[in-house]
Amino acid sequence: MNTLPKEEAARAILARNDRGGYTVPTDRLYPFQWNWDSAFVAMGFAVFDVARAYRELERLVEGQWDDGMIPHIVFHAPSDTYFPGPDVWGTRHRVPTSGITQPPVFGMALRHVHEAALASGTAGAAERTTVLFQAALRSHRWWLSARDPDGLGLVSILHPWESGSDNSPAWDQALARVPTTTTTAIRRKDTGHVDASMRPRDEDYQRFIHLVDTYRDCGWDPARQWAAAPFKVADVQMTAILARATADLIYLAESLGTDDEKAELARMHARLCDGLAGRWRPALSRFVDLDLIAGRDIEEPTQAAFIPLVALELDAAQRDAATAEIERWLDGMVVGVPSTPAFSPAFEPKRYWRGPVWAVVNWLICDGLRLNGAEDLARRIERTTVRAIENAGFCEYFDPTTGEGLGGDTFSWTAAAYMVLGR
Ligand code: 2M8
Repeated sequence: MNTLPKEEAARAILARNDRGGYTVPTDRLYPFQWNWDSAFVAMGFAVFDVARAYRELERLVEGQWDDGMIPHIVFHAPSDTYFPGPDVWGTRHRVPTSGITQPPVFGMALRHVHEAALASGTAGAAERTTVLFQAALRSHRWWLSARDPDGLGLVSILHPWESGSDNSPAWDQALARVPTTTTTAIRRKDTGHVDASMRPRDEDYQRFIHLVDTYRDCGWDPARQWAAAPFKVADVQMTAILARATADLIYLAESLGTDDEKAELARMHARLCDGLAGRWRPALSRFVDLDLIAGRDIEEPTQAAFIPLVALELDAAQRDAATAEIERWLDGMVVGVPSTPAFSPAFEPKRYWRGPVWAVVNWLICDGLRLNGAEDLARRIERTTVRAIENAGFCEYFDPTTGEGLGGDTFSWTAAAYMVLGR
């Protein structure tokens, strides 16, 4: 296997952020285990240490709730460098956790790790994959019952943090309806670690915490939360990742699942792919979210628009339109794909999810492009991503107009992305 120029540094970051079988996104700024970060990190570990890759997923599952939800943060050990901590969430799980979730990359990671285990002849692979497969299946059932109770074939987020794209312009209008009042005292820690101009604004945090207060008051019961939610968006990025992860579970079920499980997963997959296909907007050449409270499309352009490629095979006209649109977003950028394109009035090249490039987003987009036969564009995006990391370091994200590295440094998922995209 070829070695990358910064391979050793990438591995050193994962070692440094290892807290005993789980990996923090970066020291201090994010001192706990995050859900989708860990799924990407597991795929990074699979490049050189498959047993450790399994361990990452197993430790995440320690936080899984009895109803199947895998929370967005597992607070394995205390730390006072992050807000909001376990006391604010007030959940009652055995291991303290947050009360919301994050994109279910878990199923994709599980297939990836399983295949790496088979390729390397890792002992105990079938047993470990089987246990994690059951956890993933329970979590997918939770997604469909808790977050698509009306059977739209689209799953909803009830909090911007669930999307992983906290302050995306896609949420601006829906979030503006959420009050800024909170019963919890807000004590931000993030702006003590990185420049406030790169982070969500105070007003965003007030609304984020208002939502946490609301759902905590619902006792974290999914049906009560669904009824009370002042923010409810059927998200194409989340649905696409869930659909793709479901396809990966179907693949694993061929050797590890029962006939009933295979049939159940096939039904889930068809439902999600149908829902997703209906979100394509030919006039925009991309997919759009649906604001369930306002009952309208969310047309703000963000990276979420192209994530459905990981789950759907587009027809030729859609594929040509989507790839042309991605090319337009890349135009004039040193590194793409921007999380908000430069032609959008909301574009801010340094402020978190409002313009910067994220290596893991590119990972998903390139995977989807490749599935849809756009190999050249995928290679180009991967190359510029790897180059940006080699030039600027393993930063949390990058300014698309300059390639400057921003946010936290020595970031775990950037290290994982480097090892996977660089190959
Ligand atoms: C960011 O989100 C957390 C909340 O979950 C935060 O800003 O405090 C996002 O970039 C999210 O996608 C990521 O999983 C997390 C840890 O890297 O940080």
